[in-house]
Amino acid sequence: MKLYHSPQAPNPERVTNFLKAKGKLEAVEIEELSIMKQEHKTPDYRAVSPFQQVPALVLDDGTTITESRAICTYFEGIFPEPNLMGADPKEKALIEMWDRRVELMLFLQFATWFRNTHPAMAPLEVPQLPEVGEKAEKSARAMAKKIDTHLADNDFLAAGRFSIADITLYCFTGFAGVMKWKPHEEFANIGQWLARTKEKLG
Ligand SMILES: N[C@@H](CCC(=O)N[C@@H](CS)C(=O)NCC(=O)O)C(=O)O
Repeated sequence: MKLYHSPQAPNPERVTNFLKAKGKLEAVEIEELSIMKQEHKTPDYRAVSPFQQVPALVLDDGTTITESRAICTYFEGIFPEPNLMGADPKEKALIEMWDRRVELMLFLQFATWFRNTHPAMAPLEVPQLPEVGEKAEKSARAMAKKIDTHLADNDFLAAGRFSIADITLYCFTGFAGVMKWKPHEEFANIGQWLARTKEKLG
């Protein structure tokens, strides 16, 4: 199987960090594409992924899986240890709840802010709408505060242990730097959580 990856792009990083946490990064062939060079816009890659986004996973039987969380679900199935998506119904629900909160209410809001206001994104986000970006910035900052409050009483985001939800938040903290935002420095509980999470990712 082959994983199409773009280093430093946050969604592909979710998948590679998930594999890293499983100790399985070497088990998958990785092909890198540069988003800035628009290598994901070529006809060859459109044939792999009609949505022209990374990541994409192509299985040996030719099946293509896109959406980073869906790719992680596949890897969770074939590489079950360590469990990162929940071992029982309650854990599964709590981990999915937090993973979706981070993805939809923080990651996506931040991406909307970044894509609509950063000059480097102008070729990819046509047209850029600064007002949309500013509104999304407020939402992202408000969500970071909520997460910080949650982490005051919790070592990890969900189910009392390290999970895919922490990997999603971890990738976000790196991505936030593109807007010179360091939530792990602004918020003490996120900073302490980041140190714990880095230990888990090795
Ligand atoms: N929901 C998708 C989002 C994928 C996505 O937005 N990938 C970005 C990189 S982080 C991308 O390919 N961007 C290319 C573009 O916008 O043209 C997922 O979770 O995989």
